[in-house]
Amino acid sequence: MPISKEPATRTLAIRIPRPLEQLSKDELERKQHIGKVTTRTLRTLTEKFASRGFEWTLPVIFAKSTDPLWPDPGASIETRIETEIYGETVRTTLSMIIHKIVACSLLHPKFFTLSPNVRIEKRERRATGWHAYEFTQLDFEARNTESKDIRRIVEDILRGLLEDLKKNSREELTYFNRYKSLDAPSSPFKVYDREDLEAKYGKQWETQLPSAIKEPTWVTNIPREFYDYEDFDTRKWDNYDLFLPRYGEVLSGARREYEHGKITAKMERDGVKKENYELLLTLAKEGRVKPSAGAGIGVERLVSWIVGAEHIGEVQLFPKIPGVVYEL
Ligand code: ASN
Repeated sequence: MPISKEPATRTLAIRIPRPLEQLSKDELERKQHIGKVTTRTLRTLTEKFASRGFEWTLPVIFAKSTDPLWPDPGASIETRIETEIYGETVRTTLSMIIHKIVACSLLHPKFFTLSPNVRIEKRERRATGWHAYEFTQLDFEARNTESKDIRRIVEDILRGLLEDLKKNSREELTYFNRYKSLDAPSSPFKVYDREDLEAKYGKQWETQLPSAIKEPTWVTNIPREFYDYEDFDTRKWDNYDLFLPRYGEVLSGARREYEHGKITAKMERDGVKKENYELLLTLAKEGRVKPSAGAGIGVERLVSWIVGAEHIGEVQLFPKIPGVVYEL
């Protein structure tokens, strides 16, 4: 998932979710229903990836190398968390992209993980309803796979999830008034090129798009971090985001760069510190980084959309709202 996209539908009057101990009986009941939808969603998603031959791996929290989240058109990070352990500087996971590329090249041709990401978003973002300073990605990667195949996998899995929820979570969806409105979109989903959206909506296309679409919709060719594939001749990026109607971006992914020369050229161009990516660069130089593609689904964003939440913090057991730090 890229850093941040502001859904057009959110207003400044949005209610900031309160912590568990302050919730009324009704609010706790609502949270229990959200818990049931989350369980069903995770159960179905993980089952679907595993049954397609993706290994299920566990996440990491600390590493010397993590996603630079730079450059990204939606970047809004207040602080990057770095700390010292055993005399070494490590960072908390911004996304597991570097680990994904390495693991997919050296070990698992297909795998996924449920990965906690810590992104200390600017505090103004508390009111977008779409940002949390801790969240979970269902992050997956597949070797020798093209973008269109990844998009098809996501479409199949999302359709399957919605069908499953309609069948097995009818009571919850009815409670949230979502049973009728949550329809499995027809596949293939629409695909827009970011340049066309910019021509239509201007630079703010990301805030306009969610209210203009009725079904989950892909956007491709978004300039961002070095690890997404960029064609140096056409200047087109082979990457993709999935946007949800009314809400915003719920997934981002790409075909990856694997050639040492291109990765270093992009790092130099973008001012990304090469010394933070020594292992990746060494493996790339040795030809040990393999072509792959993948994506990460923002789990809380997906659940927010399913239940029709106003603020993403509502679907977190312990809300992690930008600028608001509760005890738990
Ligand atoms: N998970 C994303 C991907 O696979 C990267 C990110 O979250 N920044 O491309």
